[in-house]
Amino acid sequence: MKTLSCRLSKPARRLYSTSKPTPNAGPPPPNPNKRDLKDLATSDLCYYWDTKSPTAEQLAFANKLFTPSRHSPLKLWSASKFRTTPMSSLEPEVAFLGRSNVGKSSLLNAIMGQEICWTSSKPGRTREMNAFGIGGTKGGEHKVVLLDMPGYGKASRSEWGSEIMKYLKGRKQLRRAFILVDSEHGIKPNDAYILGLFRRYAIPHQIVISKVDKVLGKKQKQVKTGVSTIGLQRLQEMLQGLREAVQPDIRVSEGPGALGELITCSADIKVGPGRALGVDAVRWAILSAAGIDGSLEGGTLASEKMSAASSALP
Ligand SMILES: Nc1nc2c(ncn2[C@@H]2O[C@H](COP(=O)(O)OP(=O)(O)OP(=O)(O)O)[C@@H](O)[C@H]2O)c(=O)[nH]1
Ligand SMILES: [Mg+2]
Repeated sequence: MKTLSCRLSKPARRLYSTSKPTPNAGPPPPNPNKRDLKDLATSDLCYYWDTKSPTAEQLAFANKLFTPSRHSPLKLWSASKFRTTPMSSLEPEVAFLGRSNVGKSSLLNAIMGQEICWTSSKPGRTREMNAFGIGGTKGGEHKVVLLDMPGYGKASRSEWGSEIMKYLKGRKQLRRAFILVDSEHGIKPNDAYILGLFRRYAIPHQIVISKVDKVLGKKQKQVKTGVSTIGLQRLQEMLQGLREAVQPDIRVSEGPGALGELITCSADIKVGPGRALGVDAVRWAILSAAGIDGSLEGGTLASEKMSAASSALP
């Protein structure tokens, strides 16, 4: 008997296919070992032992104050010698220091929300002290001045030490020096030397760990999509291991150690519009150093008032 053969067209074959239909897969299930960047808390990225982790209101207050406007940030001055720095300004200042290429200028751009400092993949890009005013209004003075310093170490200027130490020791407005340490390299001998000078001259200082993406994941591209719990654990272990170097035993140290908090950040990893990883905690640390902490205004924290006002908006 002749069998009837019938060739089905492609769409029909698909329609009558006897193979099991694939269930509607939908989005892949969330990886329980990976955390979204926007869900990371300050305490995941930082280590506070002498101070308290900032609250959400305090971070919002700091982010608001650093939001760029017509009068902020503003480049105020550049100087290569301490004696040429303007002496008349009274605003509180904070300075950013560290080895060449550690990411000082990139971090300052992230803090100020504007590409105002020159950056480069080659060490030695910043050649002068550059000052920027934050929180200024028309005709009004700035609330705080940030200083981007030339790096020390590779490709730095030979006179780095003497000129910058003159500034650090003699500048009355200086509230705190932030020393950046690359997460991948840790504290190098020249960092340890500088930290020793800060203690000897009792210059208030704090360590900030830069380029934290290098510890959180193998590739920056991966970190941009989230952070593994192993990466976060590795970071916390690293921070706890640094505590001794940050605050050496008072019996062997010549003077007061750094502030008991370690902040980590990555200027290259964006967590939202105008926000890079960990930068809100650095902004808050700057304001705390400058004494702008949303202090009591008629019994209410200015930062709380601001957040109450913003939540009341439609
Ligand atoms: N992976 C990584 N690279 C970064 C990060 N921030 C900055 N960099 C890179 O580090 C290099 C140096 O950055 P700069 O900001 O110019 O460093 P600097 O400390 O100001 O350097 P000097 O002015 O030479 O002392 C650049 O290639 C940046 O792109 C970061 O968060 N992660
Ligand atoms: Mg620089």
